[in-house]
Amino acid sequence: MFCYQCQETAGCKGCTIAGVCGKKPDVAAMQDLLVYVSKGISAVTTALRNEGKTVTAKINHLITLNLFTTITNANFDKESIEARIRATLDAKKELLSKLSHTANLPEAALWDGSGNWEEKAKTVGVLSTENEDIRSLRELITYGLKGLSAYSKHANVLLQDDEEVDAFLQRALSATLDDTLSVDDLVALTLETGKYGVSGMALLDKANTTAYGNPEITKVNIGVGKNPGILVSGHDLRDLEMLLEQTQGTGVDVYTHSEMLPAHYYPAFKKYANFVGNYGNAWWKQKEEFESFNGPILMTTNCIVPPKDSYKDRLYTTGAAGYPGCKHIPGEIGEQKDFSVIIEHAKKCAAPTEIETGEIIGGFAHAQVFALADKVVEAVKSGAIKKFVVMGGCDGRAKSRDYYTEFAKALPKDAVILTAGCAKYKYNKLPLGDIGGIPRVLDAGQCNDSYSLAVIALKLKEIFGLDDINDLPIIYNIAWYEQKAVIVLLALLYLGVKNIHLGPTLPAFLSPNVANVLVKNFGIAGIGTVEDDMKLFFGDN
Ligand code: FS2
Ligand code: SF4
Repeated sequence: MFCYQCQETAGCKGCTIAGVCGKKPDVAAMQDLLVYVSKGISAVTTALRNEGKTVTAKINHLITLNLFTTITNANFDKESIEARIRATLDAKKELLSKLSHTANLPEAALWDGSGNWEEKAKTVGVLSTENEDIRSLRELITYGLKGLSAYSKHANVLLQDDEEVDAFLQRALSATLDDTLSVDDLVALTLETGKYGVSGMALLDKANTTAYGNPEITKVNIGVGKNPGILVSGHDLRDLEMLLEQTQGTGVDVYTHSEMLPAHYYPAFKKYANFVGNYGNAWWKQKEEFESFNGPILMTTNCIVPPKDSYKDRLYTTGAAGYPGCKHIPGEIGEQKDFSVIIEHAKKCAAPTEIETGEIIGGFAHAQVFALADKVVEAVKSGAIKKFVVMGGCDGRAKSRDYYTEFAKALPKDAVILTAGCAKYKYNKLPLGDIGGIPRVLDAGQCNDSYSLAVIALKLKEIFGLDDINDLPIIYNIAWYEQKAVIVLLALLYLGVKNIHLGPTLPAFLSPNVANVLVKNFGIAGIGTVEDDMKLFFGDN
């Protein structure tokens, strides 16, 4: 196997024996093959569109779910990945019959699934592209598209689609098979991926706020109640909504974990009295926290850590998520999922063990921040707020990520952190206080709500009458882990944001030349020590 798509890749180079995430070589091989057939069907859909023919939303959804399935920590279940390969090959066969001619299609578009899949997988993985710069750009684009797929899927389950985003996603995916494209072509396609990243996040923002209202300032309980509970993790708000509806009157409470925390900020979820609070921290703490939760856990997306036997029977998956031996709750877009088995399971479990008490505050997505705009602008004008520090992104296991806790602690008291994604758990429980009533950690929501941070930056640019987004007093110090962070990064680059610091390490999939392009054109940099970075960002004062 060879995989280097996430920040925790072995030795900052690539996982070759088994994934640091727990992915085994046989699963890695089927994920490679799933990406390959997704590229193949995308070449066919792109050719169909070029002939003026339509591609159904069902096919768009098949492709996005395929890519989502291969995101880090989403799906470890070989059988379900193989089933997706088969379904894709079947759909592709039908689409091929609608094309006027197939002469210019790449091999991936024509492969019919014959032969040994393990052997086939060996020939189509990351290393099948020999030139390291082309490989680097192809993978950078593919990982961005994986992130975009996840965001599209979340919008799709709320019955919002953007055919332009899907058409681009498939065109870009098929372009990664095109040997005639140069490094410059692929750099341009990388930026275009960022453009559609913005569209995808805007679509999801519209889907979430239309369905559930605009996030608002909310205090979220981090303690526990006395009833048995179900813990919901991942990012899918529609799944959470269905579970909340089905748990009414059952005596079972619902808690969020990790990236599901921001669900509490939406007005629509506040009506559920059994939606008690958030339990625990970021995804990588789940081994301890799922144990002590005592009740069943529903993983709606990544990030799954291979479960311990002690709670494996309490772990359920749905959507793109999967783990062998854990029950998967089925349900297509627009269908009602049946969570009764989880609810019945919860009734037999003890209430969660309390691991902390108190509250955390969040809900600072764009509408809420705009409502506070006068206060924020006044604080900037008076000098009470001197800098905003965007610290969004992902959390992870690496000890080096303690940097972000220490960085947050060391910030000057007139700096405000803007965050989104699970990176927040590195500092959202620190007593960082507020500036004239504005908390020093403003949490917009999930990683996709980084879109909100960009919208807020653009609004501030307008209010202050600036020509360039980079003239704002905003520092970008982003933590990344998986591929959704890649699309967020590309979206920020597309919006013209420069000098983003990315850590705790730069992606292994950036070849030295591609990294140079990003450094030269966008001022991308890594992180240093907290002390050095404080000097870099704030000078000696
Ligand atoms: Fe955190 Fe994991 Fe949100 Fe990432 S919970 S690293 O999926 O997308 O962020
Ligand atoms: Fe390794 Fe990350 Fe790939 Fe898992 S997803 S195999 S940890 S690079």
